[in-house]
Amino acid sequence: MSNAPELSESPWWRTAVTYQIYVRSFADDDGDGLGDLAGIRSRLGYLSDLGVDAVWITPFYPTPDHDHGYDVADYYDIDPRLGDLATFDALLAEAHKLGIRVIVDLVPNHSSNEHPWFRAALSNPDGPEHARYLFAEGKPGGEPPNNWGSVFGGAAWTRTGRGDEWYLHLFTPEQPDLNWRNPEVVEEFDNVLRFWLDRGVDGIRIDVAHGLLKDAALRDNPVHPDRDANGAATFYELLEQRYTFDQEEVHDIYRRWRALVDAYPGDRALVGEVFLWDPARVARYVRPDELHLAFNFFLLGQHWDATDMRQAIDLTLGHVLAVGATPTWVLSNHDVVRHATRYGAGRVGQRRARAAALLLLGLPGAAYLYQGEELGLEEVDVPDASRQDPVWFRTGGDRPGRDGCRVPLPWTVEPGAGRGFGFTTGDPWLPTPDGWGEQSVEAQLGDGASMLTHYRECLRVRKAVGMRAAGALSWLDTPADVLAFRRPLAGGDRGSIDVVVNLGEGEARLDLAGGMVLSSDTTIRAENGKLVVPADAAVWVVGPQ
Ligand code: TEU
Repeated sequence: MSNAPELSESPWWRTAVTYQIYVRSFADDDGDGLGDLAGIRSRLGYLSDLGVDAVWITPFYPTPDHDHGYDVADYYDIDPRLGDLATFDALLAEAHKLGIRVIVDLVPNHSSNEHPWFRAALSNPDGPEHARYLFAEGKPGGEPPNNWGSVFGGAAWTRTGRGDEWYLHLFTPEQPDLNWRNPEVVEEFDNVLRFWLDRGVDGIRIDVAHGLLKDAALRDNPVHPDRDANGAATFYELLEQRYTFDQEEVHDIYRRWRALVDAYPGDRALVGEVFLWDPARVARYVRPDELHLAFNFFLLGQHWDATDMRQAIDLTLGHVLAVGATPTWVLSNHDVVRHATRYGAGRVGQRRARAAALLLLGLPGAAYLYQGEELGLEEVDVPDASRQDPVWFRTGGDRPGRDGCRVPLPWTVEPGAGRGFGFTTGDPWLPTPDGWGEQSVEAQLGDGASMLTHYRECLRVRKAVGMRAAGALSWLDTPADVLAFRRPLAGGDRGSIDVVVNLGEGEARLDLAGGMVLSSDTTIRAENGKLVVPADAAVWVVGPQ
C-alpha cells in the first residue's frame, strides 16, 4: 500500500501524455530526406487522432549537425533545412487549435563549436566570450587538465592549439560546455527561455539538466567501484561522475528558471532530462520551487521482470511524491534501444510492448511516448556504412550508437522512389529496412488488431474512464510475476481501476471483480469468477471499489 498524497489532474502537465517527435525522422515536407517543421504540421491530424495531449519536438535550431541538432549554433532561430520561425509559429497555432500543447527542447549545457560565442572565444582569449566556456591548462606531459571522459567516448578535453590550453566538452568536441558560473551565460539563457515562452510554447525540455555546473576545481573523477575495464567501452564508463554531474549549484539555476516560467500566464512547464540512476537525487530537481517535471528512467532501465519493475515504480513514487512532485514514465526515446526490441523482439516483443502500453498509461502521473512506438517499431540494425551517431565513431565501433531507434517513420506500405515509405519523396537520411512498410501507419490504420489501434484505444480509454484523475496506486496481492495495482477513480465514488500485467511465463488466474475496459490480448477472459490473464498480457479492469 502506498500512503502517498493523491495527484491532482490539473495543471495539464501532471497527467499529460506527451509524444516525442524526433524532428529529423518524423515527416519530411520538402523532399530533402530530413524531417522538418512543415512535415510535423502536415501530420498534426494524425497526432490528434492518436489522442496525445502534447508533443515534445527535439532541437530544430541552426546546427552543423555533429549530434543531430544537440549542437546549437543559434538559440533564436530555426535551421533552414527544417523550416523558419513563421512555420514554427503556424505549427504552434495549429497544434493549439487541436488542443495539442508544444514543448521545445533547450540545450543549455553546451553550444555548437560554430556558435559565434565559441568562435570568438577561440580567436580571442581576452574577450568576454572566452569566459563563457570552460578552458583550462593541461597537466605536465601533454595530459589534459583532468581525467574526465566524454559521454560519447574519448577524452572530455580537446586542445585549442594555443599554448597548453584545452576546452571541456562532455559530449563531442563540437559541443563545448558552457561556463554556468559566468553571469553572462545565465542572463543569455533567461533571454532564450523568454524568446520561446513569448512565442507561446507550453513547455521546455532541458537537455542534460543535471550537467550544467561542474566542480569548480575540476577535480579528477574517482574510478567507479563496480566497473572493471573489461566491460567498459570508454573511460567515461569507468569513472564515477562525482565532479561532472549533479553539482549542488545547478539547483540555483532551476529556482531562477521556475520563477521566470511561472511568471508567464498559462501553465508552462519545465521538464528536465536528469539522467541519474539514483531516484533520490532526481527528486531533488522537482522540489516545489525547481523544475515542474523530470524524466524518470528507472522503469526504462528494467528488463521484462515484475520484481524489478515493481521496485522501480515504488522507488520513483516514494521519492517523487515525497517532494510533492508529479511522477513521469517513459519506455523509449531517441537515445535508447526501442522497447519492443528490449523486451524480446519479434512476436514476443510485440506482445510485451502491447502490455507495456497499459502499464505506462495506467501509472499515476505524466507519460512520454517516443514516435514509432505506437507502430510497434523495433530497433533497426543500420548498416555500418550508413551510421551517423557520434557514439559509433567516438567508440571506434564498440558501441553501435543510437541510429537504430532514429530511422524515419514509415507512413505508407509502398516504399516509393527513395524508399522513404511516405516519410520523404527523396532519400531518407537513414536507410529504411526491408519490410518497413508492413508496420506503416497506412498498414495499421484500419486494422483493429494493430499496435496503432491499440495505442489509440489506450489513450481514448485513459481519458474516458478518468484515469488521469485517478488517485494513488496500491499494489494488489498477486503472484510475484504479476504486476497489479488499484487506483481509485475520481475520489473513490466512481469505483476504482485495476491495472494488471502478467510478466510471468504461464497463465495467471486472479480474484478480480469488475469489467474489463481494455486489454492487450483478446484471450483475456473471466472464467469461474477468476480473471484469466495469459503470459505477456495486460488488462484494465474497472471495479466497484
Ligand atoms: O542526452 C544526454 C545523456 O545523458 C545521454 O547521452 C545519455 O547519457 C546516454 O544516451 C545514455 O545512453 C541528451 C540527448 O538526449 C542526446 O540525444 C544528446 O546527444 C545529448 O544530450 C547531448 O546533447
